[in-house]
Amino acid sequence: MKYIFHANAGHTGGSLSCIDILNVLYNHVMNVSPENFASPDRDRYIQSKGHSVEALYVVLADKGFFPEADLETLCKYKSHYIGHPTRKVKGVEQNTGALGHGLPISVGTALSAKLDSKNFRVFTVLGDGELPEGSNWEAALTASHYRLDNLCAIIDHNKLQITGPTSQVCNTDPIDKKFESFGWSVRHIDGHDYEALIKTFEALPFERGKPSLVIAHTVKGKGVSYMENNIKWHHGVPDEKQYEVALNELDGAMITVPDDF
Ligand SMILES: Cc1ncc(C[n+]2csc(CCOP(=O)(O)OP(=O)(O)O)c2C)c(N)n1
Repeated sequence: MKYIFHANAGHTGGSLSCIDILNVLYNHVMNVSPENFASPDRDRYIQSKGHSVEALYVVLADKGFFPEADLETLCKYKSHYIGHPTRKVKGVEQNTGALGHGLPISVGTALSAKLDSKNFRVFTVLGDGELPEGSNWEAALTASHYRLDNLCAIIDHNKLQITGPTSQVCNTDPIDKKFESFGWSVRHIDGHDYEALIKTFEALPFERGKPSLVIAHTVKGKGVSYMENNIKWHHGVPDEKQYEVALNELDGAMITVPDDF
């Protein structure tokens, strides 16, 4: 929120809906860190809904990929910290932002692990409004054809996209049945429940020989009352008063996680 406010730009709602998922992936699930980022054995994360890059940036900074102060240059002239992920930023695996590319890239990456007999896993987060892109369905078919059980796709199912509710812009329900019919193993989860997220990822692969899909039920704008479930905040910057309210509410919602969690 701080960096979006100072940059005067950002995909606020969608970053707040996926940040809990990213936090859990980077801090409890994936074997990837600044130390092993050059290793071919690291787990891979590809942010398919690239517009929510602010969530990715702060999780990468928190993990030590780059100094958090770098984010003060967000969206400034000549900064690499632009409004969609680019590999010029340490920790970013792939340039994304044109929707519908993250899953196909993840499928190729997971297939390369199988061909090279490597054990790394591939994770990708997609938006529900991104699903109508046809490339996702080619990728979904290919993933099950090659039995890519080292691949986990997570849908940030906040039920909104850029111009309205996902169900009205282009309905993709029932997402679970569609992916199951494509040969995936699917689970539903509350995408803001840390314990449930960790347990779900610990159960990967959900079935041997099948790619896994987590449908994470989330709230767009999570944690800021006037942003929650409000399409207006797909892309938007709070004014000073709204910013203060947002920071207070987010601070108030902060949970202390025990060391052994
Ligand atoms: C190929 C392509 N078409 C259109 C866009 C413009 N666009 C940016 S975000 C967005 C909506 C995406 O909705 P969703 O994936 O549900 O994102 P979320 O609500 O999680 O932020 C669209 C259509 C784009 N980035 N790429």
